[in-house]
Amino acid sequence: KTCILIGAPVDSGKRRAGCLMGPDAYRTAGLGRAIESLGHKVIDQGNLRPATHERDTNDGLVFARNETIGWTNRLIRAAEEAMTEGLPIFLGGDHSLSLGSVVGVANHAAKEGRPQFVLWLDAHTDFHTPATSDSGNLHGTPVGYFTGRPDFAGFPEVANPVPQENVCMIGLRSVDTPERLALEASDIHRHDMRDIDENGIAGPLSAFLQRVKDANGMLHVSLDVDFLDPSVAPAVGTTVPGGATVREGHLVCEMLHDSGLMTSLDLVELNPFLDERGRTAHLMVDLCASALGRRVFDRPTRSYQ
Ligand code: DIR
Ligand code: MN
Ligand code: MN
Ligand code: MN
Repeated sequence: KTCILIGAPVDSGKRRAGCLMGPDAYRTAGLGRAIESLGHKVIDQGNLRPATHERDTNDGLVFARNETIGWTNRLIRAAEEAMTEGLPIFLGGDHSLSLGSVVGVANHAAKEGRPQFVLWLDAHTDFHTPATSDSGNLHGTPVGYFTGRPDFAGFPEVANPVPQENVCMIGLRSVDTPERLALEASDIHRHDMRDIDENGIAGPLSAFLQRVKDANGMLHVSLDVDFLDPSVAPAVGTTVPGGATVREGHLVCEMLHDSGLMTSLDLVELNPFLDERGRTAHLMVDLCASALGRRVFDRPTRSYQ
C-alpha cells in the first residue's frame, strides 16, 4: 500500500488548545517508520493550512466557525486528491478535521460508484449540528455534517452525504441529550461500552465489516484518542473513564487489517501538551501499525476475503 500522511493541525474545533501539535507528535513517535517497516510506501505531505476564511469574532455560541470552515474546504480537497494516490492517514488535529476528511473521501467514493462507510471509534457520537451543540465546539459535529444534517450554513455543501446505515459507532459513553434523541431516531449503528462489556468488541465490528464487504464499500475509520481509556491514553482534552483497553484497540485495528477494507483513516484529538512522555502518541502509532498489518503471529485465514 501507499500511505499518505496528511498533517492536519486543526485546533479550531474546541476551546482548549494543543491538538495543533498532534501531527508532529505522531512523526516524533515514529509513525512513518512504523508503517514503512510493515512494507508499505509512505508519502508524508507535511502539514496543511486552512483555506482562506473570514476572521472569527467568537461573539456567538459557536467557537471558531470561520477557521473551521477554512479547514473543511482545505481538507475536502486534500482528501479527494489523496484518495487517487493511496490510503490517506489524517494526522490530527481535533475531530473537526473529519468534517473535511470524510466529505472528501465520500466524494471520491461517489466518483468510483462505490458506497462510503464510516467506522467511528470514539467515546462521543459527534452527531451535533451547530444548532444543537451546547458547548459550541465544532469537534462535536462531524457526524452530523457528513450525514447531511441541516444548520451548517457557511460550510461547503455536502455533495455526497454518508447514509446513516453506513455509519457504525463503537466505544460510546458520553452522549449529549440532543445527540441521543437524534441518534435514536436514526439508522446509525451504535455500540456503547456496555455493549462491549456484555458482548465483546469483535462481534459488532465483524458484522459491520461484513456489510462493508458485501456492498463493495469504501471504509473510512475515524479514531478519536478518547475511544481509549484515559489510564492508557491520557493526552486528550475530553477524557471519559471506562474506555476501550489497549487490547480492545489492537483487536479492532488487527481486524481492520485482516478485512482489507480500510481505505482512509483519521487519528484525531491527540493533545501532546497533556501527554506523559509521549505514551499516548506511541499508543496511537502502535494502533495504526496494527491497522496496517503489524501483529504478534500471522493468522492463517483472513476473515473477510
Ligand atoms: C461534546 C464533546 N459532545 C461536545 N465531544 C467530543 O462538545 O459537543 N467529541 N469530545 O469527541
Ligand atoms: Mn470525537
Ligand atoms: Mn471523543
Ligand atoms: Mn451494528
